[in-house]
Amino acid sequence: QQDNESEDVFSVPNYACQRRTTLQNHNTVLTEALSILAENAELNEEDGRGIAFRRAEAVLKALPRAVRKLTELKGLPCLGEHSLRIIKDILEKGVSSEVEATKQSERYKALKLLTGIFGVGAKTADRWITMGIYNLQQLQSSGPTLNQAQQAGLEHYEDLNQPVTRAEADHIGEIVRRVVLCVLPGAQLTLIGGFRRGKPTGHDVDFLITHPEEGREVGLLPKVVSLLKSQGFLLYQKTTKNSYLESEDRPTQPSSNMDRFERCFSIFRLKSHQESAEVRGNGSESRPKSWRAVRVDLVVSPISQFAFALLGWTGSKLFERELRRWAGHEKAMSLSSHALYDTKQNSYLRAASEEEIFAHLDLEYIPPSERNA
Ligand code: DCP
Ligand code: MG
Repeated sequence: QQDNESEDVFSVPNYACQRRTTLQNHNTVLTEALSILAENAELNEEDGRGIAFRRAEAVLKALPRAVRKLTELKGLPCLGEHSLRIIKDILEKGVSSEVEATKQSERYKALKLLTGIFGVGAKTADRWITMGIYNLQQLQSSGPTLNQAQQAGLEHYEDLNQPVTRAEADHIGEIVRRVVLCVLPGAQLTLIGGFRRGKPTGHDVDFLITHPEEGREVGLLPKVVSLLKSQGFLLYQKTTKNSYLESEDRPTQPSSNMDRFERCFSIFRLKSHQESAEVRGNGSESRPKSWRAVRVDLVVSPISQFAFALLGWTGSKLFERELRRWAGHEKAMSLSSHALYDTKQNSYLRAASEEEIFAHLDLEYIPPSERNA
């Protein structure tokens, strides 16, 4: 009896960065439900709850087959009382009333819609809701002050809420690479974020730029941006300077991944291929639109920090968070997208590849396609 039971019980390690999580998810009904509750918590700035649901979701994503009974989950990490209750409801009744109620709630719908505007975060959305703004029409008519990012976000709302395909990401990659090489021969452009993990679509396209000679990357980004702009590729852009100082970087908050790389948040104007332009024809115009807006992020890293930047920008967000938690709690180290600091030895640990960083952290190497936690 006991042996039979243990055969049916799943087992996964505690931290998402110890697990291999591919895009093949055998428990989508459960993970989508937990993801709604995580998203709702995040939109309401209840960070602890958000993380708890995200961890539970990630554990289910890592299971080798669909969950059939609640008892199979006995002993799994990160499944709190609340998450287990949601799972139980879905296994027994097919739905969770809490999840359904959340999806129907006016506040959740409004928060999701408003934060779907580029440049609008949970705080702004909450403030607007307090003013009685629940949708785009009310936003347009009651006219709170919008910053430039938000104006551009509103203008391109529909395009920016259409998933970006891998083909579109590659197309943008070719355009950006041509411009980067024109400004600095020998520079390297790497596709990062979800596409590097093998996702077929994304909400944006993320690139990391470096040069094999340390220091050559300095001053690159403004030139790349102005060339892209002059060629008509940028509908909006905001560039922030590099503010990283090694001496000052003893990341005190390993849970925050705010890095200090030189970075450009942009809205790209991507010419559509003929057929897709016709398919996407915008009803308000007589001719189909020949281009679409796409969110593109460019990040520049010196080569000495490249492996850390690559690891920190490949995601998933939960995988990153778990790496930093592992480093801090299990290894007394501090990991950021710039460096790895050993607080016992009081020194930085160098790495030229992601593999070396995993080795420093005493973790088995997990390739990007298995970081989809
Ligand atoms: N990242 C992070 N924390 C931030 C910004 C970025 O951990 N504050 C990392 C993890 C992300 C990656 O950078 O995976 C890119 O950020 P995205 O928000 O673009 O996330 P993805 O590319 O993974 O998802 P999507 O397909 O929605 O673009
Ligand atoms: Mg992305």
